[in-house]
Amino acid sequence: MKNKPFLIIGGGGHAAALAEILIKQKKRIIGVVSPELTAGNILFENIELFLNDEDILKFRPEDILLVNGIGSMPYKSLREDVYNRFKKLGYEFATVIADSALVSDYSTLKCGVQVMNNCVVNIGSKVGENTIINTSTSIDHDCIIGAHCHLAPGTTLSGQVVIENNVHVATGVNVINNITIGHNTIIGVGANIIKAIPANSIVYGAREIIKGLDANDC
Ligand code: JB2
Repeated sequence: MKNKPFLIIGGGGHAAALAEILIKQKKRIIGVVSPELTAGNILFENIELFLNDEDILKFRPEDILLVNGIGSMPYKSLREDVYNRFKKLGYEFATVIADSALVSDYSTLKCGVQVMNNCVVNIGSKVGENTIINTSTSIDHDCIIGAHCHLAPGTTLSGQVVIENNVHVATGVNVINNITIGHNTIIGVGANIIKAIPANSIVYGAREIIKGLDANDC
């Protein structure tokens, strides 16, 4: 079926941000699935609310596209769990790209990737399934981003950065070029990453300590 309608899972801020992007693109949203609406009520007021994830099963996989509106924060697996459950049942997750984003024709976005407002995905970059490229994030050329990652607002990746699966990059992180960040890692807010980060790390702040400076100079 051409132009399948969208069913949004989740009723919080991330779902609302996605809904506004889709509404601006004149996409048809046939429902929102959430035990409660915690944001975006004004957008959802004329859209049917389904309270249980089981309600998704009322729709045939071939008739709809799912939008994973469950956001992503460290130590929370709900977004990935929902994605895997319904993918296994044959449902397809939409790839959402805001009109204000600049996505190179020579980049690749897997199913369920969400490129929010004002982002750049430059030539040669690849983004894995169910990953969120959040507002004003810049991914420069030839980066490889894994599945189920969240690049929070204002992340900047220089060229040829590799980010493995399930990595949370918090708001305002900068990563210089040619760096690899291993899977299941959390990079804390505002960090400047100038060295490779092994898998399963938690990184706060700058990675490099400036030698020779007295603590009082900082
Ligand atoms: O099992 C569930 C379920 N559990 C909670 N199934 C479904 N379909 N929905 C569920 N929810 C709903 O997800 C809650 O009722 C709520 O409406 C929503 C989660 O909203 P919350 O505001 O907690 O977070 P978010 O997921 O929209 O956004 C997080 O991630 C974003 C990327 C936030 O922390 C944001 O700050 C962040 N920008």
